[in-house]
Amino acid sequence: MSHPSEILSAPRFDAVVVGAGFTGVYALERLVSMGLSVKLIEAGSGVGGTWHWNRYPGARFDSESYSYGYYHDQELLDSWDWSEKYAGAPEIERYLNHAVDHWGLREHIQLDTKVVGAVYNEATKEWDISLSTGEEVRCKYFVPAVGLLSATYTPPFPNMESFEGQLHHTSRWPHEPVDFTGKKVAVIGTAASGVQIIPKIAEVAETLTVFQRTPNWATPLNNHPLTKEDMASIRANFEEIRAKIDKTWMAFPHEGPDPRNTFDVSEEERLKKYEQLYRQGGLSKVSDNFADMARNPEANAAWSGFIADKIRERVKDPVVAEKLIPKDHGFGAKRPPQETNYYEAYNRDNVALVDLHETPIVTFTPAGIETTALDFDFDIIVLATGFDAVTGAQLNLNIRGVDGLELRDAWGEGPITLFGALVPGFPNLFITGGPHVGVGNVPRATEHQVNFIIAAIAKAEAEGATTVAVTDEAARAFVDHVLDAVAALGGNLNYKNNWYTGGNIPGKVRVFSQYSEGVPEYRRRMEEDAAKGFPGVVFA
Ligand code: N01
Repeated sequence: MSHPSEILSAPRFDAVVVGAGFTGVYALERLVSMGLSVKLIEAGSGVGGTWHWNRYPGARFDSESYSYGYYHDQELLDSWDWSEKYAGAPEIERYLNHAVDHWGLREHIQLDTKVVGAVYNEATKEWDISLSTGEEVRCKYFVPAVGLLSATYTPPFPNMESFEGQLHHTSRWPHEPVDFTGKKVAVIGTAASGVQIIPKIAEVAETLTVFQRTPNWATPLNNHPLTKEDMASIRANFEEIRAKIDKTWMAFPHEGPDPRNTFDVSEEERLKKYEQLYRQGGLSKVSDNFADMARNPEANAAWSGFIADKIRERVKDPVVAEKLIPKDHGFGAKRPPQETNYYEAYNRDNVALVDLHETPIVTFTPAGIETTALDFDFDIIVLATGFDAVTGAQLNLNIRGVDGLELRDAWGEGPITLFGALVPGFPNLFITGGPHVGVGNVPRATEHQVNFIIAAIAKAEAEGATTVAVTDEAARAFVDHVLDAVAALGGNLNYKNNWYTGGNIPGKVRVFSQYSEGVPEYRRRMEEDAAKGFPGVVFA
């Protein structure tokens, strides 16, 4: 950080937002609408967040397109037609750019710039922010919106740098197209990203070798194009769709759980329901399932068994099919990937599956990958190995609060927040889209969180308050509630080895860091808190 005199001469804004994804753009629009001076800093070369970075073939929504946008602006709703029920990344990126232009926000956005440090200045009661360009900016309200799933995770495979072919991570996909035609390709990782890219590569590569450590319960996305008539009907029913979104646990426009338990019905009726769910779109297989699917181990095993049989039907080689069926966790213990022709890819002659439990990777080589069984030669290796999720991106900003307290240390045992927004010891820091946000449809949950933040900032502005600071007690009580809520889910949700808990990153503290009582309850609590004048938050 620079000399104090340089800081005071640095450009000053009422608020600085970090990240031009769905949540950051919404926060920017709300703050600008309040009449504040606002700057948004974005590391990428364009607007789009997740959808800017994860531009790999096959990347698309698993939420219904029309549920994932902004719902507070009728003109914007009326001005955009989605072409598919689950749109692909390029279209989503175009939508976000459209929203930015619609609201005239581009002048507030600085691209190709990273925040490399942010320090709370106790003398000025403002945030001093250092940028990768060498610039410094100051602001009263610091609003990181850097995402749950944006800090890339690359496992430390030995000698990775020695590989002489192309190496790409799904979450840092190049802008120029990667041509897999006639190439020998490897994919490491078989969760949501791997499951999307594998069938796309399989179609064109000479060979595709998939390195799988743990299989997932992938189910069909059941995507389809949306016609003009479909969009007209969606538009005519926006209020009904919004009401469904506002009511369901994960904030999707789904029916919500079947009130019956799995074994309340005959086997014939249960299987009929399972078939129907399997043909439904996206994550409605989770949200519209029998009421006890997630909580009751027998119910979970019945549904998981049904999907295992579907995998056996779809994959011709029974040995490969068995390798693709999860054995260590039930459906829903991890976020279930939504696929299109994923299992069929393994029926192609050019696709092979390597089970890393049987033959682990020993090392990367200049020519490819060596496992305990074989040496493989590749032209291209794709890492679909996920993210240092939930807290990774916030911690990478190097945030320091009162008395130099580093966020990394404050969250050493897991994140401590009120509603994922306010952190004790970090006045005027308003995080959005990080830990403790309601699980499910991210923009829907973060819209409520941003609204809570905006209400707090409006109160501070109205009262002429210099600082907004949550008490330790209020934040700890909220964290206790978050942990009690996930414990109460119980059943066979064994959240081990899962990005929700940090379990996918060796050595990371293991703590469930999402809000699991449902987005409606998450919203209700924040609205109640704001209506009561933010008990537990000191406006000074
Ligand atoms: O990442 P992941 P992801 N050696 O962490 C494997 C969202 N998303 O990018 O399970 C070998 O889930 C790892 O294996 P294992 C969505 O919320 C949404 O796929 O740890 N393999 C796993 O197979 C999703 O949940 C969409 O044994 C290693 C994979 O890499 C979240 O992002 C699309 C390894 C990582 O899976 C994350 O998904 C894409 C190692 N050392 C993503 N380390 C939509 O559809 C890790 N792996 C909207």
